[in-house]
Amino acid sequence: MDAWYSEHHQAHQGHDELWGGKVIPSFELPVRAERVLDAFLEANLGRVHTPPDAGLAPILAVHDAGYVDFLRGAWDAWRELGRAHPALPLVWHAGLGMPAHCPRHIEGQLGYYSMDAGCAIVAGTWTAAYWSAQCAVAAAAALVHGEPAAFAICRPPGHHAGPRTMGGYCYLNNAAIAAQHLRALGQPRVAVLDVDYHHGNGTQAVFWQRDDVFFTSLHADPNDDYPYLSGHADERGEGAGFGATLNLPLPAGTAAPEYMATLEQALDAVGGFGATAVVVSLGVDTFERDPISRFRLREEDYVELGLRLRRLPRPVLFVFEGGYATDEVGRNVVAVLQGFETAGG
Ligand code: Q9C
Ligand code: ZN
Repeated sequence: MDAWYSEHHQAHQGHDELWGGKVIPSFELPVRAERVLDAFLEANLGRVHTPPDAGLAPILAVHDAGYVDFLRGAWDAWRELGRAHPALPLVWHAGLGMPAHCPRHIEGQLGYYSMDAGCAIVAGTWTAAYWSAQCAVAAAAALVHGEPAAFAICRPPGHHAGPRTMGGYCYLNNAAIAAQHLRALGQPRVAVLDVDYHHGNGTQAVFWQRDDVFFTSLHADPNDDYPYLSGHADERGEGAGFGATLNLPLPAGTAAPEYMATLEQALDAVGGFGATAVVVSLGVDTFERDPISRFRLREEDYVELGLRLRRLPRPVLFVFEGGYATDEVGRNVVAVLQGFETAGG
């Protein structure tokens, strides 16, 4: 399979996050995508393309225009206050029980459009997020042109970003944008399978009321881990979308045997839905030595994961999400792709 990668992600760096009560440099580093690119090339899995510019339309099919305008202009507005350090929000909706107006002040807007303090904005954030989404859009288009599989090396990641919220290192929801783009290009039924360690709350929110895009996710039990406020098994969608969301939370310490058994449930559900194309939100922060997570998958388990994903209906688009063990992230991602590409079975 071929991959799509843009160097623009490098401009998104030097961003902080709120961690255990302290503001620290983010775990979400440029080297992550570089390691994935290196491993993909080394494994000789396919060619790497720079995405063409498909413009804002595929992004605006998922995200509110006001939110996108905010992201584009946030750094300049922050700079106008004389601030040179990364921008972080100060307030959140937090269920005040009333609708909120979008405030004029950039500090207020940061809160209005955030779910947490995991998404600092720096000078290159918009450019990086825009081209990350373009990687997903271009890879989705390749599937429609007949490729059985494709890989979008997206950075920053996307699955925590909702229609009008950033969070958890995510600004634009690359997987949701790809899934919606597949719909726009004529795929009638699209499934998103999210194997990142964290619940893909943003993707769930985008498709919550829809029956044409199925969302299923394996992730850490939100009682015990980020994003805390979503990802329970009783969240199943709403209205026409009821039943088109399937959450499979797992306890801290989960290792391959329980993980793979649960994955089979997700694969059964995707098959039962009758998906004509699948987007895999591929986070490898389920790794045993991931610095921010508590599952126990090992490198060989990622090959096994890829082998099992051969049961998915094709075409399949892999979208890079989390994975913070910078020495192993490339190998682990590529192990999934290699397992998937293994012939036979
Ligand atoms: N102790 C992605 O993997 N911090 N985002 C969690 C838990 C935020 C992860 C802290 C993690 C966001 C795309
Ligand atoms: Zn994650």
